Amino acid sequence: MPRHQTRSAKSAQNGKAPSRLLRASEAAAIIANGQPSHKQLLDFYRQMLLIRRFEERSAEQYTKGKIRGFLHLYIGEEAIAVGAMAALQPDDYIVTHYRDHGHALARGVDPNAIMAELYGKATGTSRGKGGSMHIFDVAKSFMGGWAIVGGQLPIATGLALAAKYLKQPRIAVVFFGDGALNEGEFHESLNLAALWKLPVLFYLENNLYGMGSHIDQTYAGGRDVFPTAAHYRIQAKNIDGMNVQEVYRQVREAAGIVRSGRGPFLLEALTYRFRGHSMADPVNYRSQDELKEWEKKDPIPALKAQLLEAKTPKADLKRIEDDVEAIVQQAVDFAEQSPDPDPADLYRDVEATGDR
Ligand SMILES: Cc1ncc(C[n+]2csc(CCOP(=O)(O)OP(=O)(O)O)c2C)c(N)n1
Ligand SMILES: [Mg+2]
Repeated sequence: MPRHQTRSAKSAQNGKAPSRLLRASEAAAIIANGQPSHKQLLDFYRQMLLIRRFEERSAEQYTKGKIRGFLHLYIGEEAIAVGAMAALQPDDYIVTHYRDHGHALARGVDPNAIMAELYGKATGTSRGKGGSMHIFDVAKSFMGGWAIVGGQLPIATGLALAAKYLKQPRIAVVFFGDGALNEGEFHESLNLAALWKLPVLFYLENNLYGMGSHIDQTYAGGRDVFPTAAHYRIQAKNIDGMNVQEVYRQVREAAGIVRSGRGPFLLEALTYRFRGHSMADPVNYRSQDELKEWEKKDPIPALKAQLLEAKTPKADLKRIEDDVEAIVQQAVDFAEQSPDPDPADLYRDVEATGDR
């Protein structure tokens, strides 16, 4: 049972108009007490599969030397981003860490531009200058992709302050790992967000490891992290990060509370990364048995089984799977055919000149 009980998202919406009109299907899904519709479940399946296949292909291209630098895969954690993005509004700020392809894809950032960014091409989301850890898309309110552990927390807190100051209905949602708990920015951000009642949803992806260190070795507060928020009088809850429907319901409710002006919220999603910390990690610090236990909770086959049980025609799922393969292939082709950045652009976009 969560330590801090939350009120329903409906009352928390506080009569505020959403920042865009809902489509009929979306409205119907919301009326159904936060339960995603069948159509939404199919979309969750498509998006989680897209992240999985996109990253498997990225890993392949990395091994071939097509992608260089760092590459941190989100494989295993897809439900966290997909369920969350479906529960948020297009204007809400999203801020995340270096393991960011999944969040970007779930937010609807163009897969071609993401793959091109991984390749370091001029057509990438950051014109090839950021790479895997710095996906950015202002049009989608996707504010990066940050490599300093914990560094994204004050950025999101600042964006939430700006939204409140400008009386905008948007909230900031910040994804961070368990490694960030031990950084000062985590405590600074929670403290100011609570004091100033800022509209920020702190969204912890607790995958039990920070690089090769298990949380038991690095965090003195115990396995359950979310009660830490009580110190700052912030409402908090832990959820199953391997269940996309649970994620959707809980983020929807937490985001509703934050949007209503009652201050920040902390959600802790329990999860596991199936691959190493990065492509350079031989993963010799955890057992195969532990991995196998978590793989049984893989959110993608779990949702597929559920959809089949709900009598979804196999052909519908096959169509989604084929579409996903085609999108990934198209992204690779686009990146391969894109030009390298022009050396003349080396000093472009490195300084805020205020003239654009
Ligand atoms: C301030 C800082 N310290 C150390 C690092 C090196 N580093 C990169 S990722 C990482 C682990 C972070 O783990 P976690 O926050 O749990 O995220 P996960 O990789 O598990 O998604 C570390 C220590 C860094 N990037 N920034
Ligand atoms: Mg971690």
